[in-house]
Amino acid sequence: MFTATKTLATILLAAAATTVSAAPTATYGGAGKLPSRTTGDEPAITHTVAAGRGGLLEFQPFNIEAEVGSVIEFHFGPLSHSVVQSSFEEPCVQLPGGFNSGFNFGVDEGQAENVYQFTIKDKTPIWFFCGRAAHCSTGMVGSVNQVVDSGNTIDAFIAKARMFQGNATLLDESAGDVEGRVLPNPDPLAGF
Ligand SMILES: [Cu+2]
Repeated sequence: MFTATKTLATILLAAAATTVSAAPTATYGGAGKLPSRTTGDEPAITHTVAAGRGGLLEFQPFNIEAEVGSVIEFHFGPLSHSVVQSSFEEPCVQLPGGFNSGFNFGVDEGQAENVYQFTIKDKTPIWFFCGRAAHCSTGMVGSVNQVVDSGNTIDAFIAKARMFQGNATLLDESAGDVEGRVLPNPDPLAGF
């Protein structure tokens, strides 16, 4: 009985303490300490990929690890590039039903006015390339969530793309764009 009473008292004290610390005047401890963040409904993480930065025929980064629910967002530099989904087996050929941004991101300098993005729905690897002329066969390709153990790695994918001859193969643009979306670039004047 004594123990039970003491426990109740402890609970009441704890409740009182909680009430005090929740008051608007509460501080968060010493310098450099921040209040803990709410977890649960975190905003989606956006992975930014630059296409053609500095005139290079590259996606930067070209190897992305992304959690389900996160967003991959492409920013396009000069002159005109695109991003198209392929299979691992055929890096420079559009995957039927795969996304295709189209050539809607031409710009002379800086970044294109719009960005292209899609959301990661599962951990299935996504392989992509630039659909412009022969950019793919120079290695302008990338991946999301490569599976290193499978042998289908980004390194193997790039090597395969470089063996490809000629221009990339695109399907009717309207057949693509399954998951992707075009949005205004939030900061087209940002350094690139
Ligand atoms: Cu390109």
